[in-house]
Amino acid sequence: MRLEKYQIDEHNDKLAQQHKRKFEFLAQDVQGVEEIIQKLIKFQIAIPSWALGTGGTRFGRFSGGGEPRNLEEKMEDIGLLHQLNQSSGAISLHIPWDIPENAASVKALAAQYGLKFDAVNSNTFQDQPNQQHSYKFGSLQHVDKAVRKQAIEHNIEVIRHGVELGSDSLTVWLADGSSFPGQLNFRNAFNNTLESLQEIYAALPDNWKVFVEYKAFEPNFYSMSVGDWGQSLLYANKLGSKAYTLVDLGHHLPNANIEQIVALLLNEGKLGGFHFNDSKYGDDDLTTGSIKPYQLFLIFNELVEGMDAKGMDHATGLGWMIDASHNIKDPLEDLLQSVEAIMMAYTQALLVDKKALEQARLENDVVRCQEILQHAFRTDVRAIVAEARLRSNAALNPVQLYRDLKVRESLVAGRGQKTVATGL
Ligand code: LRH
Ligand code: MN
Ligand code: MN
Repeated sequence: MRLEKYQIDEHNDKLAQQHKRKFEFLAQDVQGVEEIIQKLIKFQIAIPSWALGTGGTRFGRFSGGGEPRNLEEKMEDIGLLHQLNQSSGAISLHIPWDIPENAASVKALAAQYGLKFDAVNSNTFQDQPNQQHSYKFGSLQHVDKAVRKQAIEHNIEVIRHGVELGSDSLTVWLADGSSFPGQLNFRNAFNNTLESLQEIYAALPDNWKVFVEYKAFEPNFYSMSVGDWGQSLLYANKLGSKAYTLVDLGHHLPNANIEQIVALLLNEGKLGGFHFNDSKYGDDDLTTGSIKPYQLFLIFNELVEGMDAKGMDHATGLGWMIDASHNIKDPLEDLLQSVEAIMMAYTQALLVDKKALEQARLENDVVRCQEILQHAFRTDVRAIVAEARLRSNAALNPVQLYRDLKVRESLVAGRGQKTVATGL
């Protein structure tokens, strides 16, 4: 399914007057609003192929119907999102959940939808049918070299798929770890993991990056072999200049100061990218910005400040990905909400008066520091984000248009009620 240009235009025409009033009112008070809009237009967030179906739970999966049945349909769904917001111009594949058998035709289809291939993800946390060795006791860390070798080869295979599709990064997330004290020799697990990562690293093309994603717990609950940003950074530093740390917002122990982690990784030149989501308890994979929007803003505040200090391009300097999946929402509506929340946090961060903040810090004026940050955070920037969409021929209100056009109903009609997309 594709939207027709007139459908977006009609929707925008209906909302035009109201939008104009809100935007002009806001623009009066925002310095450099044009520059902000240009930055928003450039900023693209990759959609994970595994977020297009209902999932994210070990318990029941309640499909809303019309889920994509293959990679082509997943691209179709992301193509729809991109038409609605023009900010979702990339797809992140998870292999073997996605198997791009005919790379040339997959690439051609992606181009039709205006999609690029973001990081490719390997999967050594599940056993696949016909796999020789099991990952029950880990993959890259495994005590048995044959298991490690199998996991290394899988990662190299994923790189090969990525190269064919025009991706330029690999994300490695490991479930490796232990669930009981005594189960693992921590040092051996670390050294095995490092050695395995080094073999994968050696297979990276020159222009590629590898992102080492950390996670504090789950599925292992006593130790994780890439359990936090410190361990990830150790691996990344030992691997070399193409290796970076990836921050998934749901992968920390409760109350971790993620914005500080982000600031320091950026300072070290070792921040690779993000998996955006939100959480109340653990790796909840909830809609980005749905629980802690202030935290998301504070993270973007560090990103904008740190990237500007290093002269990095906001849109291309890091990998921007969503990693969320849903059990009760329509996954496409959910993704529209996540993208919107990210764009809002980015806009608010661009509004922060950095000079005044630095001055207030020098004067130890703590109250003023808070005022400056919260002034930006409490600004309702939705009309600026909507204006950026309008100028890119996207919808002023993507969720509303999605509903008005009964997109889900059409997908159900075309694909059936009982379809299940691959993923968690
Ligand atoms: C692990 C994780 C990792 C996986 C994805 C499916 O919790 O965040 O990024 O690849 O979920
Ligand atoms: Mn993740
Ligand atoms: Mn996760």
